[in-house]
Formats: sequence, C-alpha cells, structure tokens
Amino acid sequence: MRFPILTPEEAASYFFNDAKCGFSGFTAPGSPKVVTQAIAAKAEKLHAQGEQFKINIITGASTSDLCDGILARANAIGKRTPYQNHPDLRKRINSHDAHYFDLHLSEVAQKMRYGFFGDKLDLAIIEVSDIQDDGTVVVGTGVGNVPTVAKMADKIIIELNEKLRHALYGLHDIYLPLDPPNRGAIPIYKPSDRIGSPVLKLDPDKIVGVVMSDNYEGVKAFTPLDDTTKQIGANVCHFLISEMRAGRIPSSFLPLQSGVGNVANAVLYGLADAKEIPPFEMYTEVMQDAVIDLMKKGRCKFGSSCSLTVSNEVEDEVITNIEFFKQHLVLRPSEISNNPEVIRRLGIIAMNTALEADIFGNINSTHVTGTRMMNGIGGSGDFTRNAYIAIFSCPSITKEGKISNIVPMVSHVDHTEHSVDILVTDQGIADLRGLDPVERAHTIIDNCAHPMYRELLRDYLKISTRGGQTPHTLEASLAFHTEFLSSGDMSNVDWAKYTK
Ligand code: 0RQ
Repeated sequence: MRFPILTPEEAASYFFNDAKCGFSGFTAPGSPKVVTQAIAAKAEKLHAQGEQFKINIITGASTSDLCDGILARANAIGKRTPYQNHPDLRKRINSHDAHYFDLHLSEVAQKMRYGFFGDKLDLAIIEVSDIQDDGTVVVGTGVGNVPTVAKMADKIIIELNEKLRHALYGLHDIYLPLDPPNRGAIPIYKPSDRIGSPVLKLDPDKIVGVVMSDNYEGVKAFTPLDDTTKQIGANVCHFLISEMRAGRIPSSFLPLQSGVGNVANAVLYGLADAKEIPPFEMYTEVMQDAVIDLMKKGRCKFGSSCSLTVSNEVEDEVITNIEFFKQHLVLRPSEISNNPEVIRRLGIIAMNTALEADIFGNINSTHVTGTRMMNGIGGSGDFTRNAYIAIFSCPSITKEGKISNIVPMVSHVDHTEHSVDILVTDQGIADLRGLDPVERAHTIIDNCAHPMYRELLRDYLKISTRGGQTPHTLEASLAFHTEFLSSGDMSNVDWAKYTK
C-alpha cells in the first residue's frame, strides 16, 4: 500500500484543540472506531495536565460507543452536529459541556459545502472497506456525508476495516450533486436506480495514513417487542391495508421509509405478517434488523438506504451472504437517501416516531419535557415534510401511565400539524387529513389517547373557551408537563387551578 500504516496514537497526534473534524458513517455503521479511542485517551491526558482539548465533529448521524460514547466520556467534544443518540453525549449536551446543533440530515452536506460552518474541515476520519493506491475507496456500511467530508478536509485519516475487506464493492451508489445555481435533477425514479459510482475517489495527497480496524459496528440489539409496540405495528399495518383497499395507495404499493428505535422496529416486524401488503420497496435512511429479515422472506424486494444499522449478528449474516444482499439493497450518501426532491417524486410513505404528540397533531420527537435533548430530529423532517403520507407513532402512555404521550400542547415542536397526516398509538389510528384543529383534537383524543387521559384532554378543550381557531388555555397548555415535573405524574393535573 502506498499510504503509511499508522497506529491509532500516531493518527490521534494530528488532532488539535478546536479542530474541525468530519467523520464518515451514519449511525454506528461506517463511523470511526479506533482513532477515536486514541483521541479520547489524548484528551484525558491533556485535561489531566490542565490543557484544553476538544474537537468539533460533523458526522452523518449518530455513531457508536467507540466514537461519541468514548469522546463524550473524555469531555473531548466541543461542538457536534447532527443526530446523536448516546446516553453519555446526551448528558454532555444537556449540561452544556458539548454544544449541539440539530439539523435535518439531508441538509448537512450541502450546508457544509455552502460554507455555512466554515470554509473547510481540518481533518476527516473515513472508514473504508477497501483502498487503492490512487485514493479510490469502497466506504463502509454507513455512508453519511463522506463525499463532502472528503472534499472539504485538509487531511484524511483512513480506518481500513479488515472485517469488511473485499466484501462491499458494488453495494454503494456515491453521488455528489452540484451546488446552486448548477444543480440539476437527481435522476432517481425508483429506489433501485443507481446514479453514481460504487467507489469514492479521494485525493491521495490528503491521506496522511491508514489505521487498521476489525470491528463490526456494535449496533445495540432491540428491546424485544412488547404488547404495546406490537399493537402499534399492527395498527400501522391495518392503516396501510385500509389505504390500499380504498385505492389511495396503489396495489403495487409505494416505497416505505422507517425511522429509528424500538417502535419503528416493531412496525417493520408487523409488515412481515401483513400479507395483504404486496412485497414492497424501501427508500429510507436506516435499515434495521427487521428489514433484513423482511428481505430474506421476500417481503422487502429492495431497499435504498444510507446505512445498514443492524446488530453485529445480522451484519455477520449480511456479509456472509453479501452477493444476495447486493441484489436487494444500495447505500447512498445522506443528502441523496434523504433528498426532498426524490422523496416527493417517489411518493414515500414515511413512518417516524414521536416522544409526544399534541391533540392538534404537532409532534415532539427530540426534547423531553421541552428542555432535555433526547437524540435529535435526524431524517424524520426530511421524510415527513415531503412524504406521500406522513405517519407518526408512539405509545399512548409511558412510565406506567405517569406520562401521557398525547398532551394538550407539545413542549417542543419538531413536526408541525401541517406535516402530519396520521397519528398511531397502541390505542388506534387518528386520520388527520382534511380535519380542522377541533376535529383533529377529538379524533386524536378518541383514537390515540389512553383511556386514563381521555377525559382530562376533553376537559382541557372544555376549559379553552377564549375562542380562536385552535382552542387553548395558554396558562394550562403545558400543565401536563409541569405536573409531571412537580408530582411525577401527569394524571394529577387539576384544571380547576386554571379556571378560577
Ligand atoms: O426511555 O429508555 O428510559 O425507557 O424515551 O422511548 O418508546 O423506547 O421509543 O426507542 O422508539 O425512540 C422518538 C426517541 C423514540 C426516536 C424516539 C422515553 C421512554 C424511553 C425511548 P427509557 P421508546 P424509541 C430516522 C428518523 C427522532 C429521530 C428520527 C427518535 C425512551 O424515534 O430519536 O425519527 N426519533 N429519525 O420511556 C419522557 C415522553 C416520552 C419519554 C418516550 N413523552 N416523555 N420520556 N420516553 N416518550 C433515523 C435517523 O435519523 C438516523
């Protein structure tokens, strides 16, 4: 190999305080795993000597414990964007040790190129499964913003993943759109269309060295499905079937997008048994374990994604049978997997998860009780705003009923009522299309709220008598949340306090 082999410590020596860094990958797959451990150790050593050392990181999405986790524990992250989901980074963000700005994932690469976050990156770490002497690489199992990161970085450090070596050629479709005013159409007309290259050409002069790695991605296995998540999955499938019967979804079906988390995984498992739904395609950003299962069963014909966000066990199975999976999936950069133009054209059915929804259909996916960052908006906005049908799901109650996921007013808004078509909980389905705010409120309370909260929510509407199109009593609109913060149980709310 033309490039020097570096130890992780040698690679880490290039990183300096306040460096602007771009990392490959999207969720754990494709993100750096080895150099990051050495950077964390370097940070701890420097901090012990009283020196400042934090780096600023742009990724594709969340990473893994070997990246966000270890760097957060070392307090080595200055600024971070976009999506994250690691508990230790979450703590740093909520205590302001790490600054975090949360962006729609489709926009990160272009905003970098437009110079919105500075005119260059100092350093990039890019995981690859193969590299040639001219700098041509086959990237890993998560693409993210890698074409743009490679373009903008002064220096590139490669992590060559032995575990994936010689396996992935042909899995990716790498495409970098031109920036305005020169951008043309992105010519994807079906999820399986390929418009770019299976490889990415890096500037060999920027590559300072290669660090070897041999880890799978370490995606956590999902919590086993429980009755609530199974019921949400069944309700989403029931809705999709009824739309097909009504002719609003063609009998050949439309491509599906599915978000992250336990609820999204349960919805996908529900599709395995929904035999009335024909074998379908996905145009999405993450492929979870459930999709691989659906592919093996012939239920999912083809998947376009940015990442193979599967557990180590499933990743092993994919790599062992990689020729089969290359026929059934393609991995793209996030600005293409999440591209609004393509999502609108293909007629995607978007299925994402809410932390809470309000009775008018506004969605909070990111902030617990309005202040504490959970993960981030991820790609949910890219898909929701451009979908053929935008579906959100969540349980009706959380923490044994001390939290109602249906509230009078969300404590933070990620997706407004204007973008949300369907709300699904374990209780049922609220079809919000064509409804005014009051009609929406009754539909959501009757179909999605848990029975223990329905009367409280109806009473909220009754006390909201000031008029206006959207009935609210502003003093009481966040009373579910303030009650939870004071007594630990939203159901203790007493509207009488607000009507005197
Ligand atoms: O907490 O872990 O302490 O039990 O939140 O809740 O029900 O397990 O939900 O794993 O499906 O995640 C919205 C966070 C849901 C995720 C969110 C508590 C609950 C539990 C998790 P515990 P569940 P899931 C594509 C699209 C935004 C990004 C996105 C997400 C924990 O789906 O991050 O969609 N979405 N991207 O107890 C307080 C409430 C709560 C609550 C749940 N109302 N108040 N706590 N919890 N509701 C992917 C990418 O973009 C990469």
